[in-house]
Amino acid sequence: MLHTKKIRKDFPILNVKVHGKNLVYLDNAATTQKPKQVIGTVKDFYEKYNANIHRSIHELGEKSTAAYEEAHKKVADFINTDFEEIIFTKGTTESLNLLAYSLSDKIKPGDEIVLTQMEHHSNLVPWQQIAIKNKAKLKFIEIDKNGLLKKESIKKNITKKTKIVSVTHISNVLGTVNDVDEICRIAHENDALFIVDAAQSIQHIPVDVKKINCDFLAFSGHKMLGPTGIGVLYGKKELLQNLNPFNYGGEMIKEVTFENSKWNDLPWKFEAGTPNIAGGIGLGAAIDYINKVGMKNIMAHDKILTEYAIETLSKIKEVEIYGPKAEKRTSVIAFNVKGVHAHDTASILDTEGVAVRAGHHCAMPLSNILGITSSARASFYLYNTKQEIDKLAEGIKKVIKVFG
Ligand code: C6P
Repeated sequence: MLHTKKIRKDFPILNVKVHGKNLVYLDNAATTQKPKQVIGTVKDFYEKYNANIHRSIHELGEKSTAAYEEAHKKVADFINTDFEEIIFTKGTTESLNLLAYSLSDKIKPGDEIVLTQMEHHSNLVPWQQIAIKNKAKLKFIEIDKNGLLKKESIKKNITKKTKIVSVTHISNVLGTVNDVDEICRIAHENDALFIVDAAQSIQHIPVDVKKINCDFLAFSGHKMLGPTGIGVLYGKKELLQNLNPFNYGGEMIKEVTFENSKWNDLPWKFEAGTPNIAGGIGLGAAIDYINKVGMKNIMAHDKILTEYAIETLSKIKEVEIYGPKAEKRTSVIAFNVKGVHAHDTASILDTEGVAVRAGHHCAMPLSNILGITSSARASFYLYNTKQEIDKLAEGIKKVIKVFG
């Protein structure tokens, strides 16, 4: 059980008032708040050792380089892999675009790319555009009425024609946790590459790239207590070595002549230009924080909140919840109040200090399948409490009163 009272003291923003009310921040799937340990680490960097990395041999440069490299090491340990296989990017979106671009020359006309119906646009549009350009076919693993991937659809869609399978670990709308180990096994049986979008899982469940056996995996720092503008692409070393860089320029080369260039060692081959040094070091501090709290404790807390929220919201007959039962999901809960537009729901909740997201959540095709144009979404993290879920329920009752 998490000591939420103690944890909340680490998050200065939780003291902010919204419309004169205490902030109830339930928009963690969009971005999490930052503990003072992360804020302090970023501030320290700028105040005490700001310098470019891998360029200057002065003391500050050496310190910033060591801290930036150490952050790669922390990420590597966090997902059970090696330093060389960790590329820092701007976030999940950039990681997936980098991959789609770099893998595009391996996709030939008639090849197939398999995604699921619950993908975020970041794991759909890059592949869709490559498919259009290379005359490849895009296929989608279907979801059932409970928001789970249909097992038979996984087997039906992944075939010897499949070159890439790219799947979200956890849906940012339904909260569904997908069995990526099993999908990876089927992808590899068919000699396809397997990619995981871990944007919504990295902060909630242990992510072990060796256990999944995925070829690539992407996530964002800002959804796991870290700064915005920093994210990660993991790739198996032998695959990264054979992949062309996405960006060319400083830092990613070993040797340049007027005629040609030789690429730098991993991971720097994929980190052209001056990177987000403060962000990278801040992400390292976020990982320290999560490790200190313990992923097992975070999972247990998530479970308590998810079960409580589903139980509480299910008691309100005007509320329709999307996605599977509590045991098959994490703490992302999309819902609608019958007859009320999700934006109106979110606006009224906001007047009560309750921050939720409303819209299609960057998963428009999924909304279409659910037969809705938008939904409100509450998402929890380690500092949230049952009392805050009660506040959400009270706010929803106000929505019903106003629009009823
Ligand atoms: N989802 C949400 O509110 P970026 O924006 O690059 O950090 O992450 C993109 C992304 C990719 N995959 C999944 C499953 C995601 O949930 C997200 C981001 C946020 O749901 C912002 S749209």
